[in-house]
Amino acid sequence: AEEFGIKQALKDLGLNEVNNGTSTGENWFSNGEIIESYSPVDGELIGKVKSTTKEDYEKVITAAEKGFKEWRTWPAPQRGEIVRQFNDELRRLKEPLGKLVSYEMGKSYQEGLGEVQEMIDICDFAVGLSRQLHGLTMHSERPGHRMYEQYHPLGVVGIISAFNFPVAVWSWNTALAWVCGDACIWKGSEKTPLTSVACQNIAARVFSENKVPEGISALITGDYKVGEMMTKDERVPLISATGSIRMGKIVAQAVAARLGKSLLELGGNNAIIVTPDANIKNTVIGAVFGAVGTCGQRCTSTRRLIIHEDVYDEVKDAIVNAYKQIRIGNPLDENNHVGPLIDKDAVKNYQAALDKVVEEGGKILVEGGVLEGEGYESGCYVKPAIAEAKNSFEIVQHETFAPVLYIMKYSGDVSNALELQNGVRQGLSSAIMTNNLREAERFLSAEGSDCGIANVNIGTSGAEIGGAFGGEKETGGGRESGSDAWKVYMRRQTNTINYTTELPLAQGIKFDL
Ligand code: UN1
Repeated sequence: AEEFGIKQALKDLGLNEVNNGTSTGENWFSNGEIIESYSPVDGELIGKVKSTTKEDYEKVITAAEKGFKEWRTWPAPQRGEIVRQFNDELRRLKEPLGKLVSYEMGKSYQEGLGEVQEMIDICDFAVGLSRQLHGLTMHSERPGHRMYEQYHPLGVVGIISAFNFPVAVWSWNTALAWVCGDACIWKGSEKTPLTSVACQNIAARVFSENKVPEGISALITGDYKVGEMMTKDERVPLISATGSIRMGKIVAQAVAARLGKSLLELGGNNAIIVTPDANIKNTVIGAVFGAVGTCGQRCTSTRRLIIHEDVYDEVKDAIVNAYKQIRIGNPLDENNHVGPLIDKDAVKNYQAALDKVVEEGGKILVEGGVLEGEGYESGCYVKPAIAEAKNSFEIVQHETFAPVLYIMKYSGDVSNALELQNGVRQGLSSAIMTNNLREAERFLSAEGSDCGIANVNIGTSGAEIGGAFGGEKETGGGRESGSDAWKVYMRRQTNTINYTTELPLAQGIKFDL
């Protein structure tokens, strides 16, 4: 780790050997168990973080509720100015934060930097948005009446994020929620607790310098039990949760039981359709980056390739060949494409998927396996694998968070490919590689892809922040990040104003006293 400057990065980010994992801002405290964070890169202990107890949580929610009452009165552009300053700090600390993301989570340094870049981009977006929280005006059916709608701050927003994007997903939510006037309580993944503390350090510093009320950015740390404190808490009107479908179902039910709002961004089972006149070179780059990038641990990772029979062998051979060029190793070393999986449990899931696909009748085209020996001591490095499989296989229907790519053939019209692509329970991201206008438009039509993201001539992963991010079906239906995703962080109010001396009723109802 040392040759890559990890110690310095930890120092730049204000991290200690033992860190508090609970904060309401400047105020740091935790009385829970210690979580040790080991790097999947080299298996070394990076640092420790104290988790949040029920009593700690009470302090956090109390501060958040109180802070919100003041924060909601700040003009939105002034809130935007705070996000602008926070973003200046992100720009300054991009390298150490990107490095810590890479070291604690295991994605390549390039991707770690990319993740911080997503934070920077969403903050820029949020600053502009702080002057554009627009509502509509409507024409009243009654004379002398005016009708319009406005968006008000919602309250305390609970953010639950996953290990795979340990910083970006928080920022997609929090940057928008802050300009919308909300207080945010963040539970990051217990697998990446140090990156969470690093982010909260930055927010806490900028916020206190600007006299932002305590509690507007708060951090809680721990496993699902800590998350549950928020999901069951009626003081938290919105829960935004990113993670597995299993987790999402539990969160959705807990929040629904108290009629709260939830924004869910759950698993994907993303496919690329490769048509007869696809550009093969671009298809290979898009598919391989999609399948092995972040070691297959993006919710947008490419899981399935649906290839037309006319180009099946050509594309298959090109992809199999490309896999031979993939360098697996320390993700901080920029010569490597692929780092480790997050932990040994993830390695087990990966192995189980490979066993299962063979058991169900699949054919391995690129052999997987766990890497051993020098540089692979953490036990988390695996070989990206490819299997020929049927869409109907149970394992193919299931999202395995690992670099396992399933390829399958279609014949005839693109509608046959669409049937396969839509024939899964998840609906996050999708792509088609084609130069044929009819196929592309068909794919984008109402009869086309059923996913929240549908791309033409690019892969399934690597979405920009400007669009709404999320998906349908078991992906959960939520939308984060760009477009009008901000609306979920506010409450909409419809206002009708009568400026006459009469009181006419809507729908022409007569009611004389
Ligand atoms: C995720 O995996 O949870 O589109 C988010 C992408 C990234 C975000 C992925 N911008 O691949």
